[in-house]
Amino acid sequence: MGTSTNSMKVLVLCALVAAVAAWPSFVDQLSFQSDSVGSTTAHKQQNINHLLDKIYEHTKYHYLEEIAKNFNPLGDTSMYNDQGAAAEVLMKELNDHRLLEQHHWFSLFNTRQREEALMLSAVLNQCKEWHCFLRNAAFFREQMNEGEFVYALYVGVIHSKLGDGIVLPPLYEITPHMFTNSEVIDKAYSAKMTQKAGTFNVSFTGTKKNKEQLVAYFGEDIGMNIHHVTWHMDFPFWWQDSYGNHLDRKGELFFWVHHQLTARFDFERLSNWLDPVDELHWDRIIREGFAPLSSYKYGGEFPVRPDNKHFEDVEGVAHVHDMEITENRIYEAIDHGYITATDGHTIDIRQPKGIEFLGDIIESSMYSPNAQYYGSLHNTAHAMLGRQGDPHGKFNLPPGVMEHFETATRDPSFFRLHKYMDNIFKKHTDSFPPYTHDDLEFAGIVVDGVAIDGELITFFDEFQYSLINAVDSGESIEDVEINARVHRLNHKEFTYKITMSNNNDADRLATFRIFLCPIEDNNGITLTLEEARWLCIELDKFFQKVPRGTKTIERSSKDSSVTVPDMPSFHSLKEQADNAVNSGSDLDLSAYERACGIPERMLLPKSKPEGMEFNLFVAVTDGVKDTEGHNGDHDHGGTHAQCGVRGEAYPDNRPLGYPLERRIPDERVFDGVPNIKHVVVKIVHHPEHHE
Ligand SMILES: [Cu+2]
Repeated sequence: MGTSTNSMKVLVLCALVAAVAAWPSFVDQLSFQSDSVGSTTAHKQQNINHLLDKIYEHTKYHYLEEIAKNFNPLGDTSMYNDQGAAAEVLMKELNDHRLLEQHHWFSLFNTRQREEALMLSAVLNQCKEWHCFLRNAAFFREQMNEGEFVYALYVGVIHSKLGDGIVLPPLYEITPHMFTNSEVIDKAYSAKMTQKAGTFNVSFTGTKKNKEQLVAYFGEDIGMNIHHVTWHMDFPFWWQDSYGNHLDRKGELFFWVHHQLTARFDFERLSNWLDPVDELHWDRIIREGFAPLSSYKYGGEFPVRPDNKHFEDVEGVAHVHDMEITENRIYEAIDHGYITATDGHTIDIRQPKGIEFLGDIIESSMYSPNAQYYGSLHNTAHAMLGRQGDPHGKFNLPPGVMEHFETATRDPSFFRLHKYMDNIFKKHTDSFPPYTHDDLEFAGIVVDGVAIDGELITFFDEFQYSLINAVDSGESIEDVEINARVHRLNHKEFTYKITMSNNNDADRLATFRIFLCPIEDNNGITLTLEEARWLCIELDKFFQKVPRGTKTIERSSKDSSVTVPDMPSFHSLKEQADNAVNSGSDLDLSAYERACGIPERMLLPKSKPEGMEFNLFVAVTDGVKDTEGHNGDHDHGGTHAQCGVRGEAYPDNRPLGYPLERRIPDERVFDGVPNIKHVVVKIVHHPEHHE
């Protein structure tokens, strides 16, 4: 009896599977209907997956097609918080045929293109419910430039409450052209044409004749690229508080996240016998050229910049001389200790919040108190560097890699530019008085010992991602599996063991600040703490209760608030969302919701096969003071150190980089504080090891 019921079930199931396979629109219809009844996280995730599938083609999902055909963004304006004002703006541009065509490159640094993308993200942002968000996205997907659409959708999901719980697929699988080179893309096309599945090795740009190639694994790491592009989506320079909320400490985070990228890059250079990056000078040559060997999906090849290029004025962007004037005005503000706002009033920057304003004017973001006067050093410099291959537009070349956050870190000039800006920030922080013993002490707290459980070992892993979205579909040509294979820096998991004494008569909430600092420079000369502090990389920052007496605090490298885990592939996101929708179960991908953060596998610098010694620096500070005014959850989503907490204030009241961000003229001050300790650790690179 049981057997026959089971075989009945199998039969019914088979029939259902056959029906579904033969009639794909049946499935689409289902999701369309279920979308109209409710919007669970699983549905939303599925919708986002569908919207981003093969973005250069018309949607293949029947329900999205139906929406795109029948939906009128201005049909019912009660679905928007602004009664359709944003939708009206975009619809006018659309109806006037002013929007950028499809199959054209897109760059956020292009003012008009950015404005168009922001018009769409504003519409999405004004939606009260998911059905409004989905319908507008489906409608404009078919109408707008693909690059603009993807950008608007990503920032829409990130900044709208409606996007909570959605994991945005890794961009290297949505717009693979921005992450891999032409050679591999060409192979992907021929694999598709010849219907032969394939996995193709992506090599780092350049040759052994180019020393910079030794560290290309850092600037070209797809996870690092995702971190950078996502940070700029989480904290966009175009953000205005009228969009709904204030992005807390955006200007300071701009400094800190790029300072850390610069310091990490120098650690990798140290690991490869290279000198640290030299800063960029407007009046000197740009020493390293760059040949990206990559192409846009539409718009040709990324332009090349030869070695030893003299800076040229760029038509439509800026004169080199203007950049020098901007720089001078910023240095003047630092020397004066104040910024002059548009209306003439002065803003004191020699106070803890000062760096915030400085970050705002250097980037510049819409938070800048006077963009007219202080210009836009960072953004304009990106465009200037991106255009040095064709400064007068003689060859009508598309934007350079420096004009996209996805690709910018590939170009060695990115780090020169950021070293240059980092030195401006340093000049500012150096104008503050050093911390005193009293500033640094955490009464009754002693760090007795710091140790690492496990070995600090780095290696390169092999990783594959799908290139299927790089190639076009055809009615008669089936998709075959096409993957890129990359080598990525990785390390073995390890645990910090911090032995502490709490001599107070109660528990104490403590902030643990862990940094890795170089001991020697590239010439083997020992660095003082004052010389090393600006080169340190942040490994972790966390808040934890320390009980009375002695206790060893253990913390896994995997839990670092600086890092994010590997992102789920687009394929797995689709599979998980489809399964959850079909079975009516919950979908919880919250561990992957934020893509901003150093990839977990890149927490440690590569080091050398014979090993390198570094200082592991641990400062334990008063957690109650540090977190005063913030909520009691001490995890804060787990990625707060360099990316903050979405929709909330930054959880640590101390300056970013504390306590190493100010001058340390006398090391004994640090040595004399019992709640700060550093120990020597050794990192070894295993070149043969793969995992
Ligand atoms: Cu950046």
